[in-house]
Amino acid sequence: MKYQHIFLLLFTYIGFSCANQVAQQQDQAEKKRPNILFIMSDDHAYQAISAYSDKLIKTPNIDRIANEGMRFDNACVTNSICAPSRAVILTGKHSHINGKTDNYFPFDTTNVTFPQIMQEAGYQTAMFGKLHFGNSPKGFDEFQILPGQGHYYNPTFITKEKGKVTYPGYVTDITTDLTLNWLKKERKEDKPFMLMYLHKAPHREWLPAERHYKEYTKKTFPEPETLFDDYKGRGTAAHTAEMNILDHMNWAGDSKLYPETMEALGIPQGSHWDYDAFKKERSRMTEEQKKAWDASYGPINEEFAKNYASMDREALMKWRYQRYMQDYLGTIESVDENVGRVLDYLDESGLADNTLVVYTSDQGFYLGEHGWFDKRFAYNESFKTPLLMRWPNEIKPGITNEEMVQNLDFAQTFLEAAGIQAPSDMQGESLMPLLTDNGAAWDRDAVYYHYYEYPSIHMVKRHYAIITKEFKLIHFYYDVDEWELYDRKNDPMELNNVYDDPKYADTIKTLKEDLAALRVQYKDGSEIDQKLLNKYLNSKAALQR
Ligand code: SGN
Ligand code: CA
Repeated sequence: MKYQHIFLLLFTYIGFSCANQVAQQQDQAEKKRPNILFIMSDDHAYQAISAYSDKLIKTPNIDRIANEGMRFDNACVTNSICAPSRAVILTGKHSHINGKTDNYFPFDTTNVTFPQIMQEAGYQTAMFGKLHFGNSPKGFDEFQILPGQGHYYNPTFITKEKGKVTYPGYVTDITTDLTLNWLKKERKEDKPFMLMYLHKAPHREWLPAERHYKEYTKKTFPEPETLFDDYKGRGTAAHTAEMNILDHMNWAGDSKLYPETMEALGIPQGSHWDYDAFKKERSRMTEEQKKAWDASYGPINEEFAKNYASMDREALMKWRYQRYMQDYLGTIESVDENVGRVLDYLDESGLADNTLVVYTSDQGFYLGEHGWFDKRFAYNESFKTPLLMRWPNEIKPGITNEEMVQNLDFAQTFLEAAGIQAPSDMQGESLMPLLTDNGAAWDRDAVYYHYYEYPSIHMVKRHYAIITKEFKLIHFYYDVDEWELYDRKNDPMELNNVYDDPKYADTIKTLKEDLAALRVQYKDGSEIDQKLLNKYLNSKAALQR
């Protein structure tokens, strides 16, 4: 008798939920499936988007996405480095599950990615720009991608059908031309599209287009408060990282001193690839491009050579910071212009209304905070990433959201937006409830972070972390065993590791339990994975670059 009741209840429940599902599917079918335009730049710090802060640059076109949609103020990545972040985005799985833990080894293409699923479900798919996987993407009807990091001037692209093609011009303009050309000529009227428009800029070595370096090399930018950080109050990892603007940047490749200027002044190369980094980019320029370049960068070299003898470390740091910002921000000016071109086309073509536009970066970046460039750390500037989304009729214009969302969530978000069931082994959460109802409940109050690429360029030690809105607990491991705790509310610049302060003992205990639970939830088992370790030890590449 008891069992009969239970069965009856169960059948009634199943009946209801099936009816619900059918109703939902019908709803979805009646709504036109949305297009998805995923715009991602490489190393674009949120500090360099005026929707977040206008101290450094105005980005009116990127800001349109925020003004007409939603700005996420607590978006972050799971592993702050290029190819691993892209693998997380495409698979909806943490690095240790999708296997792409570092930049060096190719992406495992047996992973199922959300574009493959969307393509199978009838979406037309395309990708243009930087992927950085060491192989071609699956699930795309069309792609033209940069080999590896790609080049700024006269870049070569790997195409789906025609092998390698080199285009004259500037990479950000060309990536946009390819994208617009596809939208105008290849897009099928009878299918929704999922288009990935992926900029190389503002990645190192930060080469702006001529029209922008002319202007930006004359600008002066405000310095961050922590430009002269001495890393006191933090552990070994911050002291040993090699990403200080004064001590670890390349003088030719990054600061754009000519090798001849350096030789005349007796300045040694910043790294063994310093001259090569400079020559590699310069060798791609036409004679005309070189002449234009020299007209702007020549006088900078002359001025520097005149003053060098009288410059102390502080003056050199200040000079290098300005040089860095002039070039980095110069490349962003062209990203902004080009994003504007694409948004304008969506408007003109009538596509804007039914297109979910996303603007993000593969991670954050240091713009002189803590004296650094680059990323990798679970500290704020690299852990957080810009995230803006516009979707007329679904997302209210001009709203902001503070929930802790991650690049891990994109795959499930796009699948749900398209009315497609996400595979159950994806590890993120769909952002759809937040997009369509900004006050919706979001039950994630802690995120998990794990960075692996060490020993390697910039020498940021391996670490994993749990991050809540209040605290950040980090464990650096592998060749150290150090914990750091930051009180995010009281120390937003993360200058004081309070791990040893007895006041935080209870907090640490709770966070460690929560961290252990997250590691189980995400199936991240081992601190020192022997296979991974051997991979590094056997890899010259890892140590050379
Ligand atoms: C290159 C850069 C590094 C950068 C990595 C990874 N050096 O090696 O500064 O951290 O790429 O960047 S460079 O002198 O060759 O430019 S990532 O965006 O691909 O992860
Ligand atoms: Ca990157």
